[in-house]
Amino acid sequence: MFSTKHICLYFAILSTLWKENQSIHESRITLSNTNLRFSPGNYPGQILSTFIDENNLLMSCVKICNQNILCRIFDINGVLPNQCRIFQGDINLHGTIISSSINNSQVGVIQFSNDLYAAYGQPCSSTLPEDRYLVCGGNFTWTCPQNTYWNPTISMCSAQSPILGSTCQQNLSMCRADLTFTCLQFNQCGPLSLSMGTTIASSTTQIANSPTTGLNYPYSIIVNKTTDNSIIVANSGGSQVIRLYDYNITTNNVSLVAQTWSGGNYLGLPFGIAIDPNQRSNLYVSDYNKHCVIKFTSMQVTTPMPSVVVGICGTSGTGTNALNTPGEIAIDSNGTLYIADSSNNRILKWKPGNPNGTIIAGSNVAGSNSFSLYTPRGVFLDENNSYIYVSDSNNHRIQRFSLFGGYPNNGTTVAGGNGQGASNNKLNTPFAVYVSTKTKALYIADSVNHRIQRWSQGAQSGVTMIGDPSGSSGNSATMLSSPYGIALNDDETFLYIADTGNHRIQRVQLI
Ligand SMILES: *[C@@H]1O[C@H](CO)[C@@H](O)[C@H](O)[C@H]1NC(C)=O
Ligand SMILES: *[C@@H]1O[C@H](CO)[C@@H](O)[C@H](O)[C@H]1NC(C)=O
Ligand SMILES: *[C@@H]1O[C@H](CO)[C@@H](O)[C@H](O)[C@H]1NC(C)=O
Ligand SMILES: *[C@@H]1O[C@H](CO)[C@@H](O)[C@H](O)[C@H]1NC(C)=O
Ligand SMILES: *[C@@H]1O[C@H](CO)[C@@H](O)[C@H](O)[C@H]1NC(C)=O
Ligand SMILES: *[C@@H]1O[C@H](CO)[C@@H](O)[C@H](O)[C@H]1NC(C)=O
Ligand SMILES: *[C@@H]1O[C@H](CO)[C@@H](O)[C@H](O)[C@H]1NC(C)=O
Ligand SMILES: *[C@@H]1O[C@H](CO)[C@@H](O)[C@H](O)[C@H]1NC(C)=O
Ligand SMILES: *[C@@H]1O[C@H](CO)[C@@H](O)[C@H](O)[C@H]1NC(C)=O
Ligand SMILES: CC(=O)N[C@H]1CO[C@H](CO)[C@@H](O)[C@@H]1O
Repeated sequence: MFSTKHICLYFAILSTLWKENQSIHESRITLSNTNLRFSPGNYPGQILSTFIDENNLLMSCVKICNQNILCRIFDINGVLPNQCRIFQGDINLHGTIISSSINNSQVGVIQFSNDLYAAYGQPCSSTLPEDRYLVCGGNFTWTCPQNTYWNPTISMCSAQSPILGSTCQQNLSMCRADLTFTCLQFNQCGPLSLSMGTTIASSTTQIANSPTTGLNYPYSIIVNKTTDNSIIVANSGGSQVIRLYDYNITTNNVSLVAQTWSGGNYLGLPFGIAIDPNQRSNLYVSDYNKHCVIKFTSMQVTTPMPSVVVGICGTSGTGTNALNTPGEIAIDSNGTLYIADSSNNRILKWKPGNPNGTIIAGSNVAGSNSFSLYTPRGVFLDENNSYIYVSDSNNHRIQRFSLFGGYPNNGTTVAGGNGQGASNNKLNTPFAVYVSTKTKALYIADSVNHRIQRWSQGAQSGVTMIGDPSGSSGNSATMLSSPYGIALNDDETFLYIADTGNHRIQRVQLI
C-alpha cells in the first residue's frame, strides 16, 4: 500500500516523459522518497527481472521497465546497492512499500490515466504501433495486455491479482490465469483445487475399540484448539463421540471417546459437543434423543462416571430443568453452558451445579419476531463472550443475541432471514454457525442447501465456500450432502465440515 502507519510518502512526478527512440513503451513514472523499497505480495509471481548498474541506475531501471509491457513498479537499491528490480502488479493492491536500510533506495511506479485507454475496444490493425497500455487483439480490436483485465469502473486495464485469496468479481478476469488462478465461486483468486474438499474420515475409517466401523451421520465437529489440535466428532448415527487427527490424513488414527459406560448407560444420538476452556479434558455432549447434556471428565468413560449435568436423561420437558431434543452446545470462559434447546425453541443458559437453567433467548413458543426462535439447532459464542450466534433453523436465519441483553432478548438477524431458499441472500435450515476470529465472517452449515456459506459481517448475501451454490447435493469433492457441523482450526487455515449425509469429514483450505 502507498500509505502505511509508519511511512509517510510524498511522490514527486518525474518531470520528464521518459521516451525511447521507439516511443511505443513510453510512460510517466512517479518516484517515492528515498529509503523505501517495494515488497511484493507474491515475489515469484511479480518479479520480472533484476540487474546491477553502477553508473546510471535510475535511468537504466526506468528504461528496462518501459521496455517490458508487464512492468508497473520498480525499485532501485531496494535490497542490494546498485540493483534495479522490476515488477508487475498493482502498487496499491499487490504489495506494500516498506523502508529499506539502503539510503538512496526508491520506488518507481508507472502512472495510468483513462485517456491512455481511449481506444479500448475499437478496431486496430496489426501494423499499428502498440503502446504499453493496449495491444491489438486477435480479433483486431484494442484490448488489454497479458496479466491485465478491463476494469470498467476506472476505464483502464488493471493488473490481475497474483495474490492467493485476494477478492475478485465473477464477471471480470481479475485473477492471474498464468498462475492457474481463477475467480473461485466464493469471490477469491486461487486454483480450482481450493473448491474441493479433502476427506479426512469416512464410512470406512477404522475406529479403535469401536464395535462399528466408520462414520455414520456425523452431526457436529469441534477442534480442540491446543497443541493437541484434535478433531472431535459427534458420530451421531453410531451413538458415539470420536477423536481424530488431521496430520496429512493418517488413517486408522481415530479413537473412541464416548459410547457406553457402566450401569447400562449409553449415548443415544449425541449432537452437540463442547470442551471446557478451563479444564480442557472435560467434554460436554448433548444427547438429542435423551434430552440431556452429559459431562465426561478427563475423557474417562468409567472413572469418574460421566454425569448428567443438564436436563433429565430419557425425559423431555418444557421446564427450565429439562430439555427437548437439544442441538449444539457452547461454553463460555466461566464454564457456563449454552444449549440450543431446539424443540423448546429457546436457548438455555446453565451454570455448573445449578439444578435449573435460565432462558436467554426465545421462549417455549416458536415464532419469527426478533425475540423468538423456531427450532434453534446451532449456537456459537464470540471470542469475547459478548454475543451468542444462533442458527434459527426453521426461520432460515442466523440471529445474534447479546449475552447481557435482558429478557425478552431481542436478536439481530446477521444472515438469511429472507425466507427459505437457495438464492445467495437466503438460507435453508441452517445448522451450525461459526464466526471467524480473524475476519469476523460467519460460516454457516446451510444444511438443506447442501452448502457452506460465508457471510461477511454486515453483508446482505453470502457466498458458497463449498457445495453447489444453487443448492443441489452430491458426493464429489466439491459437493456436500446435508452438512450439519463446521469448525475452523486455531489459525483459521482450514474449515472442517461434518458432511453428514455423506458420512464423512471434509477439510477445505481457507485462503
Ligand atoms: C545513510 O544515512 C545515514 C544518516 O544520514 C548515514 O549515517 C549513513 O552513513 C548513510 N549510509 C550510507 C550507506 O550512505
Ligand atoms: C475481441 O477480443 C476481446 C478480447 O480478446 C474481447 O473482449 C472482445 O469482446 C472481442 N470483440 C469481439 C467483437 O469479438
Ligand atoms: C459485475 O458484478 C458486479 C458485482 O456482482 C456488479 O456490481 C457489476 O455491475 C457487474 N458488472 C458487469 C459489467 O456486469
Ligand atoms: C495419531 O496421530 C497423532 C499425531 O500424529 C499421534 O501423536 C498419535 O500418537 C497417533 N495415535 C495413534 C494411535 O496412532
Ligand atoms: C484437548 O487438548 C488438551 C491438550 O493436549 C488435552 O489435555 C485435552 O484432554 C484435550 N481435550 C479433549 C476433550 O480431547
Ligand atoms: C426448576 O424447574 C422446575 C420445573 O420447572 C421447578 O419445578 C423448580 O421449582 C425449579 N427449581 C428452581 C430452583 O428454580
Ligand atoms: C474482542 O476484544 C478484542 C480486544 O478488545 C477486540 O480486538 C476484538 O475485536 C473483540 N472481538 C469481537 C468479536 O468483538
Ligand atoms: C464470567 O464471570 C465474570 C466474573 O463473575 C463476569 O464478569 C463475566 O460477565 C462472566 N462472563 C459471562 C459471559 O457471563
Ligand atoms: C424486545 O422487543 C420487545 C418488542 O419490541 C420489547 O417489548 C422488549 O422490551 C425488548 N426487550 C428488551 C430487553 O429491550
Ligand atoms: C495439511 C497438512 O497438515 N499438511 C502437512 C503435511 O505434512 C507436512 C510435513 O510434515 C507439513 O509441512 C504440512 O503442513
